[in-house]
Amino acid sequence: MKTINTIFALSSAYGKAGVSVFRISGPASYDILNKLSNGKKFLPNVVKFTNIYHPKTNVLLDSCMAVFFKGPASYTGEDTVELYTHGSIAVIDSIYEALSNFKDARIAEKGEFTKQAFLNNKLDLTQVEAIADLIDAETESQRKLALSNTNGEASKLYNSWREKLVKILAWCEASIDFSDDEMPKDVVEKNDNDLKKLISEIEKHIETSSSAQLIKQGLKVAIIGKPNVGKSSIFNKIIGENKAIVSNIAGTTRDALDASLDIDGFKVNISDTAGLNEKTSDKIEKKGIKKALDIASKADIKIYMVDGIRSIDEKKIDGDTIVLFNKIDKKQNQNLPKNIIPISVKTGENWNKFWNIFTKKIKSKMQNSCDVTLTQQRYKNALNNCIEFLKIAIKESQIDLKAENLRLASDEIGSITGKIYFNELLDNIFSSFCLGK
Ligand SMILES: Nc1nc2c(ncn2[C@@H]2O[C@H](COP(=O)(O)OP(=O)(O)O)[C@@H](O)[C@H]2O)c(=O)[nH]1
Ligand SMILES: [Mg+2]
Repeated sequence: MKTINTIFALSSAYGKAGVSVFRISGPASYDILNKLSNGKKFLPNVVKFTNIYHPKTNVLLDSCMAVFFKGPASYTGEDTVELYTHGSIAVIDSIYEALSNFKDARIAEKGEFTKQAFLNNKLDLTQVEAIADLIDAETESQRKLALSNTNGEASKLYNSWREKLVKILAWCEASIDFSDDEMPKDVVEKNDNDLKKLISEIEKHIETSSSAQLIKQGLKVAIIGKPNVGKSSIFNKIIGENKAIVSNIAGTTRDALDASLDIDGFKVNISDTAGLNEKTSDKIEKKGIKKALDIASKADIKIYMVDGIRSIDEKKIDGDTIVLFNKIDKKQNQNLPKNIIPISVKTGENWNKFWNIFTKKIKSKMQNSCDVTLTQQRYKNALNNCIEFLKIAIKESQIDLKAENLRLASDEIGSITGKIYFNELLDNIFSSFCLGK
């Protein structure tokens, strides 16, 4: 069977919009455009207004702008056509139908345009994954994190490490035929020192991975405290909607409620939890409390709410806890310790003070994270494997075994950028893409 390597897809979202974008990529793309436009000629990189006709019936489908990119000077590295049509469901459907009449073109798989770009060496895998992250980005910090890698920041770093290894490896391989006493001892020593330096550089780099995870997955905030202190009230106020039920009946919030929001450009996942009523004998309430404590233990920041001095449990307060003394609209001036913020969620008194402390804490947790290049768990795994091989290589006195471990170490780094890849890895990466990218 002949493989069809010209692909097409709608690259913008399906639905009503100002403009919809179709992409066609592969050797047949120019001919398809030529046929759709009833024989019009297109110069590379020049956008042209054209009518689009059905290739069989010659019925007018839409008037649109079209551009032809001559490969390799295109996103995919192949000859590529882009059509900017009216953003109408009927137009989109009719163009899909029209394109499906071309025997030498087929509908693209998820991420297949980007896969072509990778296979044509237009992008490496760190850039490919950064593009997927950029498309998924919802906050300013996620955008920044992804963008630096789309521009090749990670590629530069990992390629430089791999080059260092390849140089040492080349020397080892060239020395395999030497006898032990012919080996210049100082070179072996220098190489081993360079490898040790590289290990500590990689170890330092791995430490930054948690920052990237915070940006990508979001910072976890838990609201905890006894029943009825106002936890659900502050949860609703922070997220800006009445998601949690507020009532003066203790034990109203039995299960945890979650919401995600953008605070000053950072993704924050906030949980309202069941009141910590240690005296309860109610089975479901007990379960809720266990869950609340579990959420609190995993949180990056805790908002611990109280409404009475005597009920404060010092054990619940650590460096990541903001303690709020709520309902001050009802109470006389209390002499509170400095680290406890008096507040009224109901009247809004001292809200700004709380908000400033809260957002400062968020920012301090996220600081500098946007410069991080280690954005995927798979890089971390490969780098840890690389370190293991390097450690063996340093210890190894037999030169051929040293070389073998260096090769394995450099292949681990090569797998990050895609210099070394296997199809399963590509399938895994590209299946997370949307259609048309
Ligand atoms: N006077 C006053 N009442 C509040 C304040 N915040 C919450 N409440 C009330 O306290 C009760 C319990 O609130 P809720 O948010 O459900 O507390 P939770 O059990 O900790 O989630 C409700 O009747 C709220 O209206 C406040 O700042 N001042
Ligand atoms: Mg509640």
